[in-house]
Amino acid sequence: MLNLETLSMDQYSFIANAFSFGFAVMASTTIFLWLMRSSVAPAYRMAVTITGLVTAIAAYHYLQIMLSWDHAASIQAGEVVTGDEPFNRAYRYVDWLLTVPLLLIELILVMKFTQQETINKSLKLGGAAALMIILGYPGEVAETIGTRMIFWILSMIPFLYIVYQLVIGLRESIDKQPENVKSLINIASYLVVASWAFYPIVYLFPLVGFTGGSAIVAVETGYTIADIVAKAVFGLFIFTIALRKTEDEGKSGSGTSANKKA
Ligand code: RET
Repeated sequence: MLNLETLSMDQYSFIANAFSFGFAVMASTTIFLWLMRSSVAPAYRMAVTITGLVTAIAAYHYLQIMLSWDHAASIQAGEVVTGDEPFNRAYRYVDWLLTVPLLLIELILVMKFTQQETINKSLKLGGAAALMIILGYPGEVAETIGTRMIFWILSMIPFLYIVYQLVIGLRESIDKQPENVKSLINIASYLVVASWAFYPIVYLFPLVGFTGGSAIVAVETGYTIADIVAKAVFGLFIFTIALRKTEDEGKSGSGTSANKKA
């Protein structure tokens, strides 16, 4: 359905630049997070490490996506000519399969539940996230609009479950967080919902008026922007929460109360 031969030369280059930008953002965010890891309290280092792992996995996949894009088509005498290999859309999905459960675990870790609660919530939300990605893939590579639509609907079921859990299910624990980080954690969970909501919308672009080359531009740059917000911007947010909590616990001395004066 998304045929690379329909791309103009500018559209082909624009997408190549978007992938390259994605790689730069993911790689540099990884370096920043891992270098800054020791500036947060030991309790939050796991969350910061995982955040860097998410952007590292993404950087690797953006590199593969760039290579695949190069092999799938090239510019010859001002025209886009397709190559021997198809553009591999599976790299994105494998990336999501690894990073989406990690992102959810990261959010759960920063909330500091009991060990049992952390495991339970990670399994439930991580499992739903994996199901959502697996159900989306057949539609992404489908030849017909009907198939794309069916898998969109199926994938939306676990997606809506995750949104419900983030907005309602985690509410109680968010309310129990110390005052100075409560609003940050609140924003973090809404940032997850808002940035994730972008993906099913991008998926629908070829069904709602984008055709030929512009459908490919809309989907590929749409996912790239969404990835940057969901992984890099979100990761830096998690890092900020960890830093705030570290400073706060340092002030209160005990590490448990946020409201004690230093
Ligand atoms: C798909 C298929 C269509 C329906 C839905 C989808 C949702 C994808 C999401 C992906 C999130 C990816 C993230 C990556 C960052 O690491 C698979 C496009 C609901 C929500 C956050």
